Amino acid sequence: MEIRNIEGKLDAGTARVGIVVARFNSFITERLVEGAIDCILRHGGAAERITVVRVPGSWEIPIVVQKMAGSGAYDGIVALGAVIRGSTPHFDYVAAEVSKGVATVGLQTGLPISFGVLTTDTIEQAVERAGTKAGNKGWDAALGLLEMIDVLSQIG
Ligand code: INI
Repeated sequence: MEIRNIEGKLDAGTARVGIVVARFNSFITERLVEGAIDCILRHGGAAERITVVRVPGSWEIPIVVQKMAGSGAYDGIVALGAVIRGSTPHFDYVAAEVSKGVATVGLQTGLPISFGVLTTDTIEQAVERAGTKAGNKGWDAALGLLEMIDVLSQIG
């Protein structure tokens, strides 16, 4: 008897991908969008099947992800933002809500949603993850999404 192994292919194919990105810290988040789009295109995706929605800050990401997920128009969604710790507790509220909100929508809808929201202590750490020495977390989030779209479709 053969074991059935399921593993996602990294092929964007005809996938319709939504990208929700926060404008707050846009000098970082626009690099994440570029990375995510580059990843999808390099894996065979088509520009006309990518939709980018910009929202004011990371706090606003979950409600848009929820609406897009419920629309039936997307096979997966990438959430992108940069929450950088300041001298106020604002960071903790925004970081907690965006992570919880995005995870909740994924579980409630069954749609693959990847989390490319940076939560860093410093601007330098965010820069490192937005296309410099620690890579581009937007690219990574898009790659994870492509894998999960295929994994979930194989499970049926
Ligand atoms: N939004 C972010 O995306 N990153 C942050 O670092 C941030 N900080 O630190 O304040 C932030 N705040 C704005 C927030 O997301 C909302 O847009 C705002 O509170 C209005 O609802």
